[in-house]
Amino acid sequence: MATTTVTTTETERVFIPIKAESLPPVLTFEADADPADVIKALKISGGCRVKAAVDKDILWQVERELRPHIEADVVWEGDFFPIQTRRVEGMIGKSPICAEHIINHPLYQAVCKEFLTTKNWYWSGQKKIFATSDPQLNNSICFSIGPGAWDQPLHRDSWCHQTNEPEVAVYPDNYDRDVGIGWFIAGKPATRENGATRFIPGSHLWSKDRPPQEELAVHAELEPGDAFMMLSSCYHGGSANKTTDQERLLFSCFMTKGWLRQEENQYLAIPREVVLKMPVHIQQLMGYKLSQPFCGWVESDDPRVVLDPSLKDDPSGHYDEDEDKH
Ligand SMILES: O=C(O)CCC(=O)C(=O)O
Ligand SMILES: [Fe+2]
Repeated sequence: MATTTVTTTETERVFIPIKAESLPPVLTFEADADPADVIKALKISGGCRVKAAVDKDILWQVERELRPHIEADVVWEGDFFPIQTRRVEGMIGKSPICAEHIINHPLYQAVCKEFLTTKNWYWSGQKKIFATSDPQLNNSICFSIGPGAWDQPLHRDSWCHQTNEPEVAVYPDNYDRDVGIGWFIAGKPATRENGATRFIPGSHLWSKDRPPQEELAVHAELEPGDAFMMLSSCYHGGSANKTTDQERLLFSCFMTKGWLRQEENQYLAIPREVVLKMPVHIQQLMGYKLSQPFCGWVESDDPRVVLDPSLKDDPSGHYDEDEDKH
């Protein structure tokens, strides 16, 4: 990949455009793939496909749970979404089936666990404090793109976390560069004609200052139940729907690091009475969990005490002083 830059002034840079021939390949995996192979592919191209990640009968049930919310959506003001795009935000709280079978998908969660978990240690006086911060949900949104929609501008979802990546030729040997991973499941066929997500392979290696090049974008065409997984630092966007009669239906979410603010405020977006009905592991995935050592506490305790007061003073949510465990 060409990474040469020309500096014009101290603050303004002109980038030599990337050539299409230098873009990395986009791989396709089976749903039971080894997470290590998926991670390798994400580091190289920033995105990959996963075949048949979700059963069709699950998709149908998710669509049934979400359809009234899709119909109720109002037009976005501004040019980030075309008027033909309808969204269901806070999707995890509106479709329990989606929460369990799409967001909590084993391959996606295994990749996120490896990529987005932060392990660290600190001195507390002469004692070492060890801390593990698990990934958490960043947002969950269903996107329905109707006929006539235009291209959404190419953008990076990592922007909400104020990232400022330098340009690199190869992915670093650690996970410090990225803050999020997206998971887009096709509810209906997603094609070049009807608005499949397009993305620029390799753009996760670019500088924050390098603008997107539309001609480099490839469409993540998917059959219903297929998934597209992507680092949030990749340029991407929903695409124009040039058909007259097809809906492009996508169930999407991003996970992020446990110590970052969530893009979609999960504590306010999902009503408490809905959260109370969720299984504990879904509550935790949404952020009702301590990010060790001390991020997100309520009354010095695990935040789940607000959902279940019987947990008060349960030490399991506290930092880990046992060095041998790490
Ligand atoms: O609809 C899509 O394919 C992607 C939407 C998206 O990237 C966004 O809204 O941030
Ligand atoms: Fe996006």
